[in-house]
Amino acid sequence: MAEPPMQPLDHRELPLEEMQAQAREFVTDIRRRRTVRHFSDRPVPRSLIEECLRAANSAPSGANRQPWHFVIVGNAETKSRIREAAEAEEYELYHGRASNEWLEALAILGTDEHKPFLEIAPWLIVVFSETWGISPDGSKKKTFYVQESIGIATGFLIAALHRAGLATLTHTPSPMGFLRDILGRGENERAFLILVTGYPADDAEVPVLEKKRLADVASFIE
Ligand code: IYR
Repeated sequence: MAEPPMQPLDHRELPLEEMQAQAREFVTDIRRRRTVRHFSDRPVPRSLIEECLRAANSAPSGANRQPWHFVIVGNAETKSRIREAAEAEEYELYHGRASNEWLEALAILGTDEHKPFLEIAPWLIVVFSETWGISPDGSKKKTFYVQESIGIATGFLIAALHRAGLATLTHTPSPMGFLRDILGRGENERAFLILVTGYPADDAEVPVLEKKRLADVASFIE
């Protein structure tokens, strides 16, 4: 096989003290990020969302195939259709489909089948994964590590939106097949989640949640 073209790495080396400070700053900022369910209808410029999508699109992915597509819904009528379909599925979930164990686990969040934020928030970023890609000539193109890739890209997106000063909700109405139909996506795509995005409501509240301690989630072998 021929050698692929290579280029020098654009690495920014920092003094160790600065590395610690940068890491600390990032941790302080990202720990403030919370999933929000009370949004303001205050508009958010499309250009800000586009900038954050550039961060998502830079994520590593299997064989760099970038098996993702983002549909950014700001249109009121489309948002209403999504809300209606999501609430119908969620009603079934909360009234029978979810096990008691699941409902008990959800109790700390105070959620139910009502999803007004799907109409109130200015943007719904619907993240689709590509089970297979499509080349410019229309032929199928294999994708790799799709779940991993889409998860990483969505993580980048959430971090970028937070850093930009926006609130997000990782919403996964269950099941999500209706999103492909409403948004007219191809059969090679599956909805991964809706990232509800906007300013939080002035009186937004979030549940009191605790994170596990580092020692419980990380073990060093030195
Ligand atoms: N999709 C439902 C239920 C739900 C499930 C989990 I796991 C959550 O962390 C939160 C909600 C809903 O959005 O209400």
